[in-house]
Amino acid sequence: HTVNQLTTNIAAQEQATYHATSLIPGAGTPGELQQVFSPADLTRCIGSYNLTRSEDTDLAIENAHQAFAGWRDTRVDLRADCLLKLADLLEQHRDNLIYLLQNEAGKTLADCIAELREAVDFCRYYADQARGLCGHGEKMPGPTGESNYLYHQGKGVFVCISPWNFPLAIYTGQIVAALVTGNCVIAKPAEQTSLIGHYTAQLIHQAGIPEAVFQLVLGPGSQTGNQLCQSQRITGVVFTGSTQTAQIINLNLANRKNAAIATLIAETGGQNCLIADSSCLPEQLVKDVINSAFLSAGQRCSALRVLFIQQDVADKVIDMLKGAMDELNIGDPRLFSTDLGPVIDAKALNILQRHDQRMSAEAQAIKTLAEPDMNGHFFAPRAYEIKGLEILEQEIFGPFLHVVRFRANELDQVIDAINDTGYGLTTGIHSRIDDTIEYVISRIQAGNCYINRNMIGAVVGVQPFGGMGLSGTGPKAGGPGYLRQFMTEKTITNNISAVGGNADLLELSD
Ligand code: UN1
Repeated sequence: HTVNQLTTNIAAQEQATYHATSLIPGAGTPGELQQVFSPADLTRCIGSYNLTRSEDTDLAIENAHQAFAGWRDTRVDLRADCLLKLADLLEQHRDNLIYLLQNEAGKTLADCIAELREAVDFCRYYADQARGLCGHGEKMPGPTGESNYLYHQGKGVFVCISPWNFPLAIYTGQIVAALVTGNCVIAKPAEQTSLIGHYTAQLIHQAGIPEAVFQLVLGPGSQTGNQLCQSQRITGVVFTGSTQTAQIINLNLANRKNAAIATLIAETGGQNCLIADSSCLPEQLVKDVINSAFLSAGQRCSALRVLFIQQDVADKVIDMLKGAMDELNIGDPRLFSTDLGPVIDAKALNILQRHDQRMSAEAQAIKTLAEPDMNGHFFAPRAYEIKGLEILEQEIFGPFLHVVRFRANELDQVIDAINDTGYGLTTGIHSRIDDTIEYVISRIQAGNCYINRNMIGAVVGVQPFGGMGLSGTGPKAGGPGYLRQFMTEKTITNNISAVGGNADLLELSD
């Protein structure tokens, strides 16, 4: 590999290439070679990776199965230390990671830094939590004469299927949560971000995680995913991506013969709305709307898709929005001045272009920025006014804002319409009226509610992130309940009043 040649210096970047393969002890010759091009510049090949052959995916499952008991019984302190080491390694290798995030995922520098920070936070947060949860029992209240302890231990083999939009943070967060709680992991990063997945995987091994305990497969996408999720040896799947794919995973897991019911931890799509009433502060609203809808090229599941604005202030806010959109720079993600880069690939671009055609025929255009003159998958920010949510058939994953006007007496209809989408990821409310805020927040179905601020960038351990309804299973990543899902629970009841009974038996256990 040419890891050491990678650099954040743009001139030198033009020369650098990176090669990735699956990481499976005992694997045979690598599968078909795929080239990787920068989404911001389709003429620039930044590296390549080998697909994983299906017999090697089977081998990965077998390796993980064999390695499980040893890893489960490894002291939690040692597992948690690996996560702390990984956090340090991620920080030490930040130049290369940022290089890959910019060139393979098309992320801006600000997004890269935030993502690196989040990956590091996941490592430290879960390491700390695991020490408090694993390896020793939780004493339960009980009658005198017996002692009761609840123990947590790893469940088995987890498959971690992560998205291209957070190829470092979500990828790392899923993996380290499963590992630190005593599970073996087979990671399948989104194919669009195989290089970042591979680079980070090497750091995970450098941090001390054994090769059979953590393995990497690199697609082909749905074929490898299906193969993994159809295996009886898989105990659970952690997935972030579309609601549709989560349903396929769920079916695959459910259809396995003679297999225990699997754990599925899914964080999926949203149709995220923000309600702003006439008491909102327009300057702040516009700033928060711009950030939530357009930064990261709208490619966050938390991103704002629909602004509901009260009629009385709508014209003014829409005018200000147009002006603020003009300030956005879309272009080369490697330049400091760029606010948003390209979308991830031709397929994503095509879906956005088709939605744009529909909107230009059926909705009222507010503003469309110009696309940069670059040979990449660029889709410039745009906003349309629509009558209601019915016109939006699916989540629109890009820098695309929809605006709906409502009257003061229509707040209930707005809330019902949002809840009727079935999604429940993020929501926003901009208002200076406490009663309105409380009313909206208590009725809206949403996992993350933001009051008078933007709707993206949830911080690990501070704003646990995840949805309800069609948006995911919960408990939330970066929150107090997340790690428990990765562990099986064992209740141990000891009759300490029996002849030879020992009250210290479990107290002493680590
Ligand atoms: C995603 O986009 O898949 O709060 C979820 C945020 C991020 C969203 C991650 N944690 O913006």
